[in-house]
Amino acid sequence: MRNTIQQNYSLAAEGARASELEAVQAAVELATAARDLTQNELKPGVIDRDRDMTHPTEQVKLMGEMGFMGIMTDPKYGGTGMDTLSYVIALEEISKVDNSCSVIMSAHNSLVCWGLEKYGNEEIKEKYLPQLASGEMIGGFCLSEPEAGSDATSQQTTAEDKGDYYLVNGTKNWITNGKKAGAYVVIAQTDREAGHRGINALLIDASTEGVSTGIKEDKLGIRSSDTSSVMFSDVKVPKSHRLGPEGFGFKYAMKTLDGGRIGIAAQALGIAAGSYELALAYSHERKTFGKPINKHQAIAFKLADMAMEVEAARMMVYRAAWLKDQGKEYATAAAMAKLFASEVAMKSSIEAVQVHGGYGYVKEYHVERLMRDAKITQIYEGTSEIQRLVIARAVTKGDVYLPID
Ligand code: COS
Repeated sequence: MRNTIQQNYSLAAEGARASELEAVQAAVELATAARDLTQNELKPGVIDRDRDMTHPTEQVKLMGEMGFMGIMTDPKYGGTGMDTLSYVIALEEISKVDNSCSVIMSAHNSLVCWGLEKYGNEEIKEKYLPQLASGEMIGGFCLSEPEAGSDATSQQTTAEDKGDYYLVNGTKNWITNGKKAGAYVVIAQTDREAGHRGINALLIDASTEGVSTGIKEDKLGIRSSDTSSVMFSDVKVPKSHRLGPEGFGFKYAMKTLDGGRIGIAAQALGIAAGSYELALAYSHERKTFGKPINKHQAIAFKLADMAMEVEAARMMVYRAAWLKDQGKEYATAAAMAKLFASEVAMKSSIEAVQVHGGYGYVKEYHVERLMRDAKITQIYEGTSEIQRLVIARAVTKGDVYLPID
């Protein structure tokens, strides 16, 4: 499967030589492959895993075999070599059903693999990327701290410069893949005087002495994904594990989060679209007052709004991904896509529960899980308030936001 997708996609990606039809066919094939995986392998057991907080280890393995755990990584490092648009297409399908799997895939690809490939040196890329891209090793991104979430520059974790290594001490919170990761990208302060320009991003192997993790958090949604604290106590990190130049760590975080927000926007889109699809299907089956409920305007109008909003969110997510693929500025588009798609995810999943009535309130019908999963898309990788701040700054700075450029 991985080879077929890769082959077709490469054909489509050849730009001038590939017809538009081939590009569309490749995208459809990718979406179909992701949908088959989701429906056949992720959906069975998703309710139990969510209830029991069981990590989807086997499912992540399959995602690795499909090439999804290194979907944007260069094939020379064992990746699938697809673009951001392909990434969001796959994420949308997975997120229609299993948002624990999609957050594992998103944080791993956006915040670890992408940044490591872009800013790491050859030695660590060759050592870690093949393991990460195959899904054999999972990556974790450690930025948030007990006292540093939205205010990401106030890092308390320190990376003291000891000549040929950094000595890392501190605690990170809310880390996706916290207990399962084999490698972390850790943001830590080296030179406090230098403020955000004194922060470094370091790749730390989870097996290094002094690295430990807290309990798996008992969450409202995305329950089977692994979220925990990660602690660093006198951890020695070789200088060669720094990503980017000295003092680049805060920018590493911002740049990877710009792409990460596209991933979470795609997840939110998947939740919205999955909720809509379930509500639509149910509205055909369920009869009240002698006819299917979608023949009642009260329900039909809900479906109309859901369809319209999902479509609008999809356009914004695709556009942010396309801008990134074109090498254009995408931070504002990513913030807009995440903000909008997460609001649509929340609204659409709540409406899906409403359309299902009492059935929507029980686990068997899947929509209550999507509603619980939706909430986190308004919080992680930058809250909705932070997205508004990013957009407002861009707008008021006079960065004219042209839809087509
Ligand atoms: N890409 C590259 N560089 C960026 C950037 C971006 N998207 N955003 C900011 N920067 C740079 C700025 O250019 C500035 O660098 P210089 O001083 O060298 O010019 C530096 O980073 C600091 O930027 P700024 O002054 O805007 O920082 P603020 O403290 O005002 O904070 C916000 C900026 C609030 C946008 C940032 O802290 C943020 O995104 N917070 C949310 C973090 C987050 O998503 N947390 C969730 C954890 S991950 S689950």
